[in-house]
Amino acid sequence: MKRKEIDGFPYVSYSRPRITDSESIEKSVDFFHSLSQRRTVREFSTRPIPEEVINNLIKTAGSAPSGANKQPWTFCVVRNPHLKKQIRIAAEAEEKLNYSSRMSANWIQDLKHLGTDWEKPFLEDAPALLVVFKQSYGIKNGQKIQHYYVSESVGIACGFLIAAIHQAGLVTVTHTPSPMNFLASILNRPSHEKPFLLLPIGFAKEETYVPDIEKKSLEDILVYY
Ligand code: IYR
Repeated sequence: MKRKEIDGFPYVSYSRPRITDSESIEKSVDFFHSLSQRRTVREFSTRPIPEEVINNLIKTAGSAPSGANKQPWTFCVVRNPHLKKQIRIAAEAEEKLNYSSRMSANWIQDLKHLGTDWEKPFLEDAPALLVVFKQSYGIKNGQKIQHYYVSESVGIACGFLIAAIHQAGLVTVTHTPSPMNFLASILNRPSHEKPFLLLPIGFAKEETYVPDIEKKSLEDILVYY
């Protein structure tokens, strides 16, 4: 690896292995085939997962690009059954209100085919809950550090994370109980961290079913200029 200074800052040489067009096509098809097998799963086995896998998932998420490379995220892993129960109770209390009065009739109708309701047993069944926090600003040596494009950055990291979870043979559901500030209090997070997404991870329950839904076709989502 070659190094040099540009404008007084350190740079390292970078290149990807040279591949042919057909290798590139094959790799892109393989990746599509793998990721298009991902499904949101709401029924989990209680089978534990190795800590090494969890660490690798979070390393993958942490490798995502972010505004000014500030990496404005914290990933909390909850395996303690008491904490999982507390989170379930708080999430279900909010969801009960959501489903019974906060969500519009249209919204409820739009969710019918997914079979969701206020009950969230996956918050206790899944061996680990990944709670992703976005940091509105950072703190280093007691000093505030400005963060940029926080939601975009954390959203991209969560995309990496969801892909990594799938690649590891695990499943997840992107759960956003709303409002979800209870996650910050239960996990005792500092005030500059706001809950962004809750991802239960684990193995799918044996004999589980997912809604028979489809993704939009390429023609419906792609515009070339
Ligand atoms: N947060 C609720 C409701 C919900 C909303 C949407 I938009 C979904 O795609 C799925 C669920 C819940 O988790 O049940």
